[in-house]
Amino acid sequence: MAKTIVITGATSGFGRACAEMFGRAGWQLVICGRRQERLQELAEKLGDVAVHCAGFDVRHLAEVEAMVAGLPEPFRAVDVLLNNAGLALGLNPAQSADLGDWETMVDTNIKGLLYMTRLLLPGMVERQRGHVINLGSIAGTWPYPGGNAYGATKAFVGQFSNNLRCDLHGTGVRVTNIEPGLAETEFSVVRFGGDKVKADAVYTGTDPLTAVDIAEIVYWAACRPAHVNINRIEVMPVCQSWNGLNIHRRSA
Ligand code: NDP
Ligand code: 8X3
Repeated sequence: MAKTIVITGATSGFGRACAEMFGRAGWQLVICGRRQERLQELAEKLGDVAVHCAGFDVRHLAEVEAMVAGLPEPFRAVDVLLNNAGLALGLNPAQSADLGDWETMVDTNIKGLLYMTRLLLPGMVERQRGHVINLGSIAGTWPYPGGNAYGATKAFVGQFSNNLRCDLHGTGVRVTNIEPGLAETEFSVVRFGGDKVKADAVYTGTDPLTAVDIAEIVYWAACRPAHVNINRIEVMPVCQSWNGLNIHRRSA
C-alpha cells in the first residue's frame, strides 16, 4: 500500500521539491500552503500521483484542525509529517528589528509546527508507526548578526525534535530534524520583503544548496528501515563555513 506524506510549505522551495520526489517514488501526497493556485498547478504537474491539496495558514489553529479533520479517507493514515513551512523576515539587529516580523516567525516556525505535530501525532502513535521530519536550520545552532528571532525559532525546532523523541519512546514513531545552511529558494526573497535584487545578492558567486539537495536528504531519512532513527542532519554547501568569534576593540 502506498505511503502518505503531509508536506507543509509545498508551494515553493524544499517543500515543492519534496512533493515531486516523494510523488515520483509512488507516495500519496497531502500538499499544503497558503497559495492554493500553486498547489493546484503542482498537483496537475504530478499527473497520476494521488494528491490532496490543502490550502491553509499554519499559524491558525482552527485552519490546521479543519485540514486534519477534512483529510479524505485514503490520506488519513499519515506516515510522514514534513514540517517544512517557515520563513525568516528581516536581517536587522535585535534593537531595530520589527516586532511584527518576530511574531510572524514565532507563529509560523514554532506555533504552526506545534499545531501540525500535535494534531497528527495521536494517529501515528495509535498505528505504532510514523515519522515527523522537521526543517530546522544551521541558524538554530550557529548564531549570526541579524539571525536573532529566526535562529531562536530554529533552536526551538531542534530541542522540540529531541524532546519529541523522548515522549515517543517505545511507540515506533520516528523524529528527524534537518538543518540546512545556505540554500537558494524563495527564502531570501521572503526575508527581504520581495526585494529580488537583495535576495539574489545573497547567492552571488556561491554554489548554494538546492531544493533538490534537501529533498534527497528528506527522502533518504524517510526511507531508512523502521528500526533506524536519523536524529539530526546538518548540511551546508561547501562554500559555507564558520568565521570565528568577533572581537570588538576600543578605538585608540
Ligand atoms: P520558501 O520560501 O521557498 O518556501 C517556504 C514555504 O513555507 C512556502 O511554501 C510557503 O507557502 C510556506 N509558508 C510560509 N508561511 C506559511 C504559513 N503561514 N502557512 C502555511 N505555509 C507557509 O523557503 P524554503 O523552501 O527555503 O524554506 C522551507 C523551510 O526550510 C523553512 O522552514 C526555512 O526556514 C527552512 N530553511 C531554509 C533554508 C534556506 O536557506 N533556504 C536553510 C535552512 C532552513 P505559502 O507562502 O504558499 O503559504
Ligand atoms: C536558513 C539559513 O543561514 O540564512 O535557515 O539562516 S540562514
